[in-house]
Amino acid sequence: MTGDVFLHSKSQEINLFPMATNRTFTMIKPDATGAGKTGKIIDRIIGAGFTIKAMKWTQLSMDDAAAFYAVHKERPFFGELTEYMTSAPIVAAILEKDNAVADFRTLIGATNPAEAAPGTIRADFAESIAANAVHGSDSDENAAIEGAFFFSARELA
Ligand code: RTP
Ligand code: MG
Repeated sequence: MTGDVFLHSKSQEINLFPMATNRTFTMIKPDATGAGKTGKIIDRIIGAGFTIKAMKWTQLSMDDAAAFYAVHKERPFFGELTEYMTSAPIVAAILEKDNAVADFRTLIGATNPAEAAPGTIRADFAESIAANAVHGSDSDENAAIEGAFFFSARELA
């Protein structure tokens, strides 16, 4: 999972990646896996109409976390973010649904759980802005890049 320092792309002009645009990528983060919330969060995701196309329980190395969040490397919270994301296992998954990226961002709610709408996953399961239970891709292109970071081409088929 190590390697590409510039994992994310802000380019919306072309999509060089094979993953369908009705897919998104998620991680259930260390605060949630460590507190036994994984099953409840997966239930919410399935209940909202997403189909799980691939899923794995794994733990990020510091190199993995630094590559995955390279887009944030100049931000003041980067050290805290990478420490936290490597602190316990995560669950990575590819999800499928019409309008997957936007609908999943709606399902998880705002980055800061104090600002997340009632009934969203972050409102109900997150502990703080740093330990906010789940990740959701922010574009079709980044969903494809992030999915390919964790899953082989065969697993993504
Ligand atoms: P994510 O990528 O995890 O789905 O979260 P997001 O789009 O809602 O937020 P983003 O701006 O991409 O930030 C990535 C993660 O960095 C942590 N963060 N901490 N301490 C802070 O001020 C702060 N700000 C962001 C959060 O865990 C956020 O999910
Ligand atoms: Mg983000």
